[in-house]
Amino acid sequence: MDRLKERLKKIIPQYREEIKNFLKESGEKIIGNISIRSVYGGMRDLPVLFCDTSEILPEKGLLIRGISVKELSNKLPEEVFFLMLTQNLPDTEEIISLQNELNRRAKLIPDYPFTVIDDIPQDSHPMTMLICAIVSMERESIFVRRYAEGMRKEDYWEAIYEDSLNLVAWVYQIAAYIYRKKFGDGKRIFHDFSFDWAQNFSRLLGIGDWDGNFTKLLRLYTVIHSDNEGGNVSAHSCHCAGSSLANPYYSVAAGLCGLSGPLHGLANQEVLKWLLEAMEKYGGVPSEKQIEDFAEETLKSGKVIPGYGHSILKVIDPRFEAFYEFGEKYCEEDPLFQTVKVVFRVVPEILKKNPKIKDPYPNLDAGSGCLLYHFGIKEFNFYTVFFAVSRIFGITAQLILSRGFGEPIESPKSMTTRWFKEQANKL
Ligand code: NMX
Ligand code: MLT
Repeated sequence: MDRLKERLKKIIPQYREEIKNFLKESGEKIIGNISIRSVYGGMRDLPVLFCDTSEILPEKGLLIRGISVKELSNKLPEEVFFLMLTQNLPDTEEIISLQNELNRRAKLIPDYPFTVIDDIPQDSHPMTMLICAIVSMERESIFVRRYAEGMRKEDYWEAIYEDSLNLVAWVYQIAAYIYRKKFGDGKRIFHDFSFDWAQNFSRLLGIGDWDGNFTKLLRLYTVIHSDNEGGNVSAHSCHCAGSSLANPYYSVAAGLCGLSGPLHGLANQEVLKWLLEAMEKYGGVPSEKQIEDFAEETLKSGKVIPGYGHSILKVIDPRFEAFYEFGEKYCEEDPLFQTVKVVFRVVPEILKKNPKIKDPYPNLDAGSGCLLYHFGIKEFNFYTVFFAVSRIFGITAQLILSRGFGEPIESPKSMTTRWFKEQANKL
C-alpha cells in the first residue's frame, strides 16, 4: 500500500475545504498596496501567490512546513517530500512505504529518454539534455490519459501524484546517465532495489563512494535545494504551466527551463568558475586582500559576484551555513573550500558598500559547488542538473497540492506603460 497516497486521500479534501471556507469568509478582504516600482521590478515583495510547502522568512531563511531547512539537513529527501505534502515527517512504516514505492517505479522507466540523450548533440548543455529527456516522457503521463477519459476535477491531484512520483523515481536515473555519457565511459549503471533514493543516485553516477560521504552530500544537497516557496523562477514557472493543466512532465520542464538561467540555478556553476579563476590568478588559496581586489575587478567590469545576494533574504542563507558546516567536517583542508571561506570573510563587506544591494550575504550557491568538486564532480556545467533533480521534489509537491485545491489557471492582468503613467498622474 502507498501510505503517502493514503494520507493524501484524507488530507486533500480537508485542504480543499479549508481554503474554500477561508475564501468564503475572507475572499473579498483587501490585503495590500502595489507600487509601480514593484510591478516594473520583477514583482518583488508582492504577496500575490500562495504556497504551503515552504516559506522564506527574510531574517530566518527557508522553513519547510515551519521547520528550518537547517534542522532538516540530516533527513532524507524522501522524508522531506513527505513533510512538504502532509505537514508531518513520516514514521518508519511511512518512509519505508515511500521508498518501496519509488523503487517499484524506478524500474518502470522507459528506455527512450536514454536514446534521446544519445541522439542529442553531445556538446549540448546537460540541462538541455535533461529537459529534452523529461519532455520526451510526456507520453507516459497518467494525467493526460485520465483527463482524456473524463476524470473528475476532484481526482486531478491523484493523477498528478502518479506522474510526480514517477518523475522523482526516474529523473535522477536520466541525470546520472547524462553525467556518464558526457563525462564518463558512457555506460548506463542500473538501480539497486535495496538502496534508498540518494544511494541509488550516487551509485548510478558511478563516482566510487567508498566511505559513503558523497552519498551524505547528495542527501544534504537534495534536501537543501528541494523547495524554496512559490515565487522563485523555477517554482513559479512550473506552477504557472501546471495551472493550464499541462501535465507534470511539461510543467516540470517549464520550471527547469527557468532554473537554467545564470541568476537562478546556473549560479552555482558561475560560482565555481569565479573561485577557480581567482585561485588560478593567485596560484592557490588567495589572501583576503587578493579576493578583495578580485571582487572589485568583477564589480568594475559590470558583473555580479555569483553566490552572493538574494531577492528575499536579508541574512546569511542558512542553506549556505549547512553546506559550510558539511565542508568543515569533510573537506576542511581542500584549497577550494578554503577559498570559499576567504570569500565569505571578504565579499559581504564589499557588497555592503553598495546601498542598492539589499542582501550582501552568501546564498546557497556560494558553498554548494565546491563540495561537489571536492568529491570529484569537476564538470561544473553539470551542477545545475543536481539542483534540478533536487528541485523536482518541491515543485511536484506544489503541483500536487495546487491540483488538490483545484486552483484555477493563472492569469494576472498586465497593463501598458501608458496606463501606469495615467494612474501615476492621478496620484
Ligand atoms: N553582486 C553584484 N551586484 C549585486 C549582487 C551581487 N552578488 N547582488 C545584487 N546586486 C545588484 C543587482 O544586480 C541590482 O543591481 P541593478 O539595480 O543595477 O540591476 C542591485 O544590486 C539590487 O539588487 P537586489 O534588489 O539586492 O537583488 P535582486 O533581488 O535584484 O537580485 C539576485 C537577487 C540573487 C539575482 C542577485 O543578488 C544576484 O544577481 N546575485 C548573484 C547571482 C546569484 O548568486 N544568483 C543565485 C541566486 C540563488 N539561486 O540559487 O537562484
Ligand atoms: C532558490 O532556491 O530558488 C533560489 O535561492 C532562488 C530564489 O530564492 O529566488
